[in-house]
Amino acid sequence: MSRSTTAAKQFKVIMIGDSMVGKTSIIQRFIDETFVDNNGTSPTLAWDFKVKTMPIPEISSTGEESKSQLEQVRLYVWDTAGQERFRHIARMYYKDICGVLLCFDLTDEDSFKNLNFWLTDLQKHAPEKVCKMLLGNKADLCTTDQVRKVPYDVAAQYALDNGMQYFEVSAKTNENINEAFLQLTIDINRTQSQQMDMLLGMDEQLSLSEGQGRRISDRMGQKRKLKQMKKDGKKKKGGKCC
Ligand SMILES: Nc1nc2c(ncn2[C@@H]2O[C@H](COP(=O)(O)OP(=O)(O)O)[C@@H](O)[C@H]2O)c(=O)[nH]1
Ligand SMILES: [Mg+2]
Repeated sequence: MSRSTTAAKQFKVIMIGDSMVGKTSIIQRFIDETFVDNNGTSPTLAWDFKVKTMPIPEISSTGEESKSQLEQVRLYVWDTAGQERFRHIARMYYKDICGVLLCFDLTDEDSFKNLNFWLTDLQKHAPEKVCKMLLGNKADLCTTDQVRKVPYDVAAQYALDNGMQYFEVSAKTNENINEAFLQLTIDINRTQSQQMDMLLGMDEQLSLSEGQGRRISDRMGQKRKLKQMKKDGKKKKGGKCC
């Protein structure tokens, strides 16, 4: 686990998907760089998260990703505590998430079919602007069509239909694990920066209209003063005449 005190941005990412698809193994591979083939004998027992600081391309003031400048972001990757076996994930788990890795097992068709349940649960509880990525795990086992139960095209289309990117990964061989996390983190960073720009834009518009409002009321005040002065002048003139 690497920690850095210089990382400015912090993103919470969660793993969801059926039990045994390899969520805990994917996190272990990404953060601890290990794989323990435990045949499912040690399921995740407690609420847990792991932290990794990673460099990603910095976003310039024009909203472009820099090719040369990197910034450090800190990723908090949360693992379920085994509640996914009962399909009951506590709401707290979804709180303040920026990204989600929706996982299934390429050798288990049911885990793919159950993605609809997980997506619905996510939509119910997660913030609207959450970045989603679909991971088909255990790619190392898919050496024959008999073992692979979910074709690449079917999963890729499902991901596309639901606004997600798709990666086939293997926690065992480390295939595409870092690539998937990097891509998700870049997406989160871009989404957050766009949201920030939108908020700043709204703020600017607000202060602009406040300023305009002030200018208008200033002008109305001046007009009222002028009218009053004219009235006063007339009175004085009238006073003089009569
Ligand atoms: N062959 C293979 N087995 C894996 C892979 N990822 C996880 N497993 C195994 O699948 C089982 C369930 O993994 P686990 O990470 O506990 O799944 P979780 O319940 O979704 O957290 C364990 O026996 C793991 O060793 C992988 O990429 N390839
Ligand atoms: Mg687990």
